[in-house]
Amino acid sequence: MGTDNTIKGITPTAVKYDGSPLRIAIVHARWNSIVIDALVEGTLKKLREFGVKDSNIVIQSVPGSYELPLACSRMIAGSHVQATTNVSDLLTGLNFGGGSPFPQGSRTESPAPGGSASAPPSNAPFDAVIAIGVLIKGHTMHFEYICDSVSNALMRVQLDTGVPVIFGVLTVLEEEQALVRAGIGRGIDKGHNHGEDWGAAAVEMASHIRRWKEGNFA
Ligand code: DLZ
Repeated sequence: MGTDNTIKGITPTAVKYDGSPLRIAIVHARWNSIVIDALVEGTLKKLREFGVKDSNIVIQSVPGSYELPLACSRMIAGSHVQATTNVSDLLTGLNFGGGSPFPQGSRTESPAPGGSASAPPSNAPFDAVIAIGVLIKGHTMHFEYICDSVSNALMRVQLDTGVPVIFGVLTVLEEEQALVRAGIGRGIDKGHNHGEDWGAAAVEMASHIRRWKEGNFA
């Protein structure tokens, strides 16, 4: 970000993670949808860069951020059911729609580098879930209650299930802060799309968990 001398932000890892075997879920709220749409796009862009196949990305939506933790929990559980029962019309990949307002194929600018958009969808349990919401402070205490409960509950879901739940929830004081964090600021500085970081975090954590499960710390 131009002249900003901040030391904040993530240090990129030297390891190039391979997203091609991974199955990832995105669940997003529909409040503040201009920002949500940009964040989901940023997340997808990064997942594709890491080679995650469109057919292995499931997108669902819920009304607001408060609904995200339950959605993550039930989607993780549902993916285990799917893996054992071979149910093909539940939680299918990006190309099949899947409950998000983003229509079938609307996000497929280019196939993921790891494979084509038409690759058969995996039925494996999700390797990671990315929860995306945008909470903008209003004039009441609503914001504080939702921020607190959602962040705690998302942490609980990942600890309870062992599946990484990426915290893609912006908790901002005003609209412009949200726009800048989605890379669509109104000023000269458009900001940075945090969805990209969430996509990268999902691939990294999913890859770690696959290794760690097998006692592999190399
Ligand atoms: C009610 C509410 C308010 C005031 N603000 C937001 C917001 O900024 N971002 C968001 O994602 N959701 C908001 N909600 C909706 C709640 O998250 C939730 O959907 C409803 O309270 C119903 O449970």
